[in-house]
Amino acid sequence: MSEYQLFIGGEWVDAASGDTFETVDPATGAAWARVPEAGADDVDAAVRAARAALADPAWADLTPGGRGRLLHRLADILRRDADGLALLESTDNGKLLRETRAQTAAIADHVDYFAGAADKIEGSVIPSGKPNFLVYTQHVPIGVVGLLLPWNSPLFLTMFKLAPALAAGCTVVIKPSEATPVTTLELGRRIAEAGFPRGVVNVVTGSGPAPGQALTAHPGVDKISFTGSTRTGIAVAKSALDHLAPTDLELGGKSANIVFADADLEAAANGVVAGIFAATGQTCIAGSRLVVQEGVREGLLERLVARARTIKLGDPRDPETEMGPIATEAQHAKIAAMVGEAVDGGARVLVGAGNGVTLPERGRFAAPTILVDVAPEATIAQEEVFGPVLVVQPFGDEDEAVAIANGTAYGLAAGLWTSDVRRAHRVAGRLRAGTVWVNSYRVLSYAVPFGGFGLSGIGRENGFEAIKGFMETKSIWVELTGATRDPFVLG
Ligand code: TXE
Repeated sequence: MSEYQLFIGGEWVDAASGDTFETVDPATGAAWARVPEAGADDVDAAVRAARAALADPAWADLTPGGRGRLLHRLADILRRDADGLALLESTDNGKLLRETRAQTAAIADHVDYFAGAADKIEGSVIPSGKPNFLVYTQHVPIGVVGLLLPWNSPLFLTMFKLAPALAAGCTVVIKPSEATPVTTLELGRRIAEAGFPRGVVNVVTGSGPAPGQALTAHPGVDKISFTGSTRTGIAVAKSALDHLAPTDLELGGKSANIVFADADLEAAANGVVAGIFAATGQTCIAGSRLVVQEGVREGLLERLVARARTIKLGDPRDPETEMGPIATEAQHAKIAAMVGEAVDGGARVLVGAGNGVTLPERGRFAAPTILVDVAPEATIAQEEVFGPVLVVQPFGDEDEAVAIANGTAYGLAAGLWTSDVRRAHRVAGRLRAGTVWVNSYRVLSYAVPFGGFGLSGIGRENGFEAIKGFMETKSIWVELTGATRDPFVLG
């Protein structure tokens, strides 16, 4: 059993209470690491450490280029350790090792990108319309940022926030998910090795919502960046609003994969599988609704059912495995309950558990599941399952496809499959989604803005502009003539 401590102010410490909890390998059900149970006092210590680091000349006086050099060093360390971190991540959340390997390699590139961006944030000189004034803007770090993360891609999603926040000159307190605390603590070790000053990055862990609640409510936190469920995201934003800390939210989705009759069906089938069965459907961008044109519906479903039946479920560390386990017990139960409710409501299981798919005997697994005859207003067609469950929604013409695709409260992503270039751009423009993939699905880059419409969130991560999300803009007015003016009139 591995043992971990909290990372606060550059020190490794136990929780003030001395309490710990165990984290479980979802592929075996066995506890494999013990981590501290942080309370409000530990969170307070972490926020104080981050505030102190903000004023510490070792960080505050570092040039943007200096911050970039530290980040490049971190990127090199992450690249060196990518395979080991991937194994830990797969052990904690059950994600395929081949995907966590790709993700840990990608985070090093992510850090390099923002390292390079750190010294390229420029203010501007503004023609204010007021005579005798030189006016310019500066972008300065917003301060202490609280990062709250989920369990599905812990390190990858942390880096969406951490790399731009550090490039901006902020300091942070990270609270990973209770289901996957290990790799974020391992990240703390690498932050120290890279030479970041004490307290610039702090990591607190806990087994329930308490440390996250303490972090969002803490008046010493200037901004919150959250990835997780819509319901918790709203609670987090409300709590942060009590002390006017702005909140970025990357939340759930109910994304549509739209297949037109003129699409390359082989490619579309592969994209639909990538959308809903990759990561066992435990991804915010899951293409959980197949919106398919009548005429190719039967042909596409035949391909999908055949592929779903042959998906290899098993240990995420086995290179042959295509779908690993469900990360948490609660998530496992939620998937079963939502499928059960859909079937009770009249949905038909085209493929699923006991219907073409046999589950491994050990570990928490869910079958690749395809549901037809689902009413558009049914919960399973409207709400995120966060599991390998695809709902089929047929359509006649383009307007109907767009209406169905846009017919939920979410708006994170969408895929559209067509060989007509005019249709591709026309429909992409009409979809209410933060990301639209044409003839592809589930591709992300550090350089491309990512985030959602509606209940999928507030704000955009990634891309150069993400740094400014962690900065305040100051406007500086310089009077140039020494003239006095009427003190009782706004200038
Ligand atoms: O997420 P939560 P959970 C969805 C998915 C899943 C559901 C629940 O549908 O079934 O969320 O998963 C911390 N104040 N997604 O319970 O509750 C918590 O400790 C402050 C979609 O794991 O959103 C964790 O660190 N923090 C998603 C983080 O918030 C609180 C990925 C997320 O927890 C808190 C994961 C509180 N009151 C799940 N309560 C995506 N968009 O990718 C909890 N936390």
